[in-house]
Amino acid sequence: MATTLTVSGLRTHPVVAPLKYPVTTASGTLGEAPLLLIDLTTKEGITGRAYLLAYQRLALKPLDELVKALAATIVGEKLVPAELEPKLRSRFTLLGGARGLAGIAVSGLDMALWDALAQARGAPLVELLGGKARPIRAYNSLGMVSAMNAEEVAGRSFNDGFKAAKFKIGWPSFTEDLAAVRAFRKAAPAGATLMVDFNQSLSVAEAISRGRRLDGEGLAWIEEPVRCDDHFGCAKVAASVETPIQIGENFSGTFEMAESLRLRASDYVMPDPQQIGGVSGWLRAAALAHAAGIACSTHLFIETSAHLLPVTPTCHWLEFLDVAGAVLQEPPRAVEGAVTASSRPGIGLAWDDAAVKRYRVE
Ligand code: SMN
Ligand code: MG
Repeated sequence: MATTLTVSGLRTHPVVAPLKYPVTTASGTLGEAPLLLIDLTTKEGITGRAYLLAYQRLALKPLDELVKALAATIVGEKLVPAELEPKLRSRFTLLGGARGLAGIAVSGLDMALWDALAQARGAPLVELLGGKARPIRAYNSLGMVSAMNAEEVAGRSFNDGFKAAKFKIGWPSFTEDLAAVRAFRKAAPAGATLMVDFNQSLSVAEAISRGRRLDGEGLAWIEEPVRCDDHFGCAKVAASVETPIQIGENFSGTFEMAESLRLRASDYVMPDPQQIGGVSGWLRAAALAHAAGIACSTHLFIETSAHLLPVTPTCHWLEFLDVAGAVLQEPPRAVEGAVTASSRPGIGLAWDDAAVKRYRVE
């Protein structure tokens, strides 16, 4: 009989890690990776690990304080995610729900809880969830592309066997967007799957106009054309444009996702593990996507996503955008354009202590 773990404490490591390339978007640039590394300790000596992306340095300290304060409320508790996650989440009900940094903090602890549980069972997370690790097709996720840099970006984007790539557009004029799409298509390998991401930069009217004029370009999806919380407006875009519309990285929990699906705001979804509610939130999201018959991809969090997609009924694509590799002993890798979950117990995260020391911020 496997022992039930008891939560004993938490250590965090706020770091600002370098990125191989800045993630430039129409709505801002992620030039570095402010990360909160989480070590959730148990009386039995197992440490559950996860990380969170704060996006901005200024958000790192508040996130660190929130995660620490939240973790303190479950010290001494039995490590049962199905009991602890709702308890953590309920702390924010009167605050309007676990959204924003509060929701991200709950997600981070949830991922660490599941990591510890899987380690205690001596199983990779995917197997604890009832699945089996398998190569999940991935697309290389890139920054802004223009007609000027398309050849250079495409030239470095299809190594490691990638057969798919997503790049950002949303330039001041549609002419620039179309030129970027055509230049990247010309420079990409024949038959490559291409997606574009507007990062919420368009009005509904402009998104319909640009989407319709992109319809003939053979794009696999158009991502976040409008503001991430305008599901009604996005539904109008999805109804007006032939190319599939993709959203979800900013679903703050599964209730927002359910509302978005109810409004038919998109053709595909791509929840983000730290926004949707960690592993627990992802399992609920995967069930929603299954019920709605909507293909489900992941956003960031390559290492955890490789465990989650094999147990996602409408599994679609894994996004390959490495934000934590600089502080991991084993950065994520794609082989033949696919990512397979670690075979180590848990998620398989191990910090590179020297790198954590180098990039640590107080
Ligand atoms: C994205 C934007 C900013 C940081 C990371 C990722 C982008 C994506 O929206 O879908 O990759
Ligand atoms: Mg995106």
